[in-house]
Amino acid sequence: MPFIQEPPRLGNQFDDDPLLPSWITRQLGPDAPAVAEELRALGEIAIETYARQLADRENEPVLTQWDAWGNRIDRIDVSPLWREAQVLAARHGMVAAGYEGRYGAGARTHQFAITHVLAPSLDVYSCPLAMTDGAARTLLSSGNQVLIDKYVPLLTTRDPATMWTSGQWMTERTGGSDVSQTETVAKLEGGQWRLYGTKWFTSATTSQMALTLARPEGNGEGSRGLALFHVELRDEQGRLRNIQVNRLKDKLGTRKVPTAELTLDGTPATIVGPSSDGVRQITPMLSITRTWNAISAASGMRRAIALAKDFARRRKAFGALLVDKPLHADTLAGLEAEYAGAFVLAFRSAQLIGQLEHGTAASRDSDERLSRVLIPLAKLTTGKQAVAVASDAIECCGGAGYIEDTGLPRLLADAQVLPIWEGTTNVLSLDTLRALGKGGALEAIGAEIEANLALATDASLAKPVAAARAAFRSASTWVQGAFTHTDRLEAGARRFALTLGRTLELALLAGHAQWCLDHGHGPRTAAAARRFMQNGVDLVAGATIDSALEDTKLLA
Ligand code: MFK
Repeated sequence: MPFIQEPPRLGNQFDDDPLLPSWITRQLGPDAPAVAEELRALGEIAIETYARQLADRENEPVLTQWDAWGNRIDRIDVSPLWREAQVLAARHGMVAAGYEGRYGAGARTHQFAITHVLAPSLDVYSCPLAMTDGAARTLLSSGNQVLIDKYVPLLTTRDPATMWTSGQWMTERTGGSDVSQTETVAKLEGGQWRLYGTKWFTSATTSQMALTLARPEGNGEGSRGLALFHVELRDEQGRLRNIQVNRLKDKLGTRKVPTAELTLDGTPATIVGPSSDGVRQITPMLSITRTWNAISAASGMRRAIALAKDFARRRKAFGALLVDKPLHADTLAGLEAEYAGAFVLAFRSAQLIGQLEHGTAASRDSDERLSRVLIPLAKLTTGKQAVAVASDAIECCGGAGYIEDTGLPRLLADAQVLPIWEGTTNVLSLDTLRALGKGGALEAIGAEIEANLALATDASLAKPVAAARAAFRSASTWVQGAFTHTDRLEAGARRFALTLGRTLELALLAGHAQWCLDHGHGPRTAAAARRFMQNGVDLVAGATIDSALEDTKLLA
């Protein structure tokens, strides 16, 4: 018999997770055992759907623009697993759980724990769910009671037969980052708003509704002149309302997601709030989808590491299992540390959203100041980690990691979207600076870091604690030195933001490691904190601003 390598297998992704059980126990207290049972059951479903994901690998969405008789129909058929994902997502409350009262401020921890376990097996169905969640939160924040009463129950139900999903159409040919250049025009015709323009990247075009930006006729240029609109995509007969689907995008990854280019040609729309300042009105959407992005980064990393580790336990080379080879084990440990950092920062974002939604007026101001800067930091930091970890994890599987029908390359292709959509690393680094410019935000981050480091009293955490304090000092010194020099500040914004993000991760890890030591969850998280520190936290140390600019001139 010739040698045949056993493929990597997926275990229960709740039981196998090194952090999720302790995190929910810490955050949800007496509710944790019931949630753990729920998540363990989802871990079993994730194993089954992972098998179907592999079997369904080549099935992609199909756009049919015309029927046999010449009618324009623009029908998009999604993969069988996507149809099933819609049912699973509704039934298991992947959006709804965030809006249910059962766990109070812990609702978001519950919701994102469900997502963390299940979503990596659902072929990026997380994309429409993220936007659906963001749309529900945006409508609730808008105060538009008619839209709230009509649509929020549809977006947040657990009934698969009636649940709606929502799109978020912001990107146009002018770009996805500088939304102020939006060309879509809104005209008030006979008392009805109608939209005219092209949307260039509308993810999950199969949704029933969307929130979008357009410029009411006569409004000024720039983002202040934009308004926020609600669009119901189809009429009672299921026909698109003056919307043409020009084509589906041919993407590197997320290929199951039916992302399309659309022409809006008099599409009826409802204005959500005032007829200007649409960007400000859609910012609740951004906070929610960026948190989904961070959670998806952490859960994508978990999945990649789970498969790489299982492979290491099955693959023999040079006389031993890979897992017993010191260098391979060291590589896996480094990946686990990155995962641990991403996990605590992503779940801290989720927890903060829950606190904001359920907190008292007294805590809201400080939670808002913190979340305004922590959420972009979480998104940008974890997005980069997800790509790096996916790349290393498939390398851990050697040549098999590069072969499409092992399913492994998709881990990397799907991860690569995470630093791009919902604000690129650079755009979010600049957003971080803008948030800091409003005052109080750097102090809020400093207080968050210090509060976590103060918990970490065990001697085994002394070095990570000192490293996090030093990195935060270094970042503060850098930004205070650069704040009056616009070019220098902007040039270093990514290094600065990643330093803050990684320092936050290290501090949260140290705090959680102490909790684990004190509550019978063992020394593993402390090891993750120490290893994370070794992976590197401070990207601005020793960078003199002037020499960095001079070198950029020589290199760029
Ligand atoms: C698994 C997860 C999957 C998720 C799937 C989603 C798929 C969807 C695909 C996409 O649509 S990707 C494209 C997404 N596009 C973006 O995320 C936009 C990226 N660009 C930015 O974030 C820019 O920073 C921004 C468009 C917001 C800049 O626009 P402006 O017009 O220059 O805004 P400005 O003046 O900075 O901010 C306007 C107001 O909003 C200000 O408030 P005030 O008017 O009161 O001063 C800002 O403070 C506020 N604001 C901006 N960003 C905010 C924010 N408030 C809270 N949080 C934020 N993040």
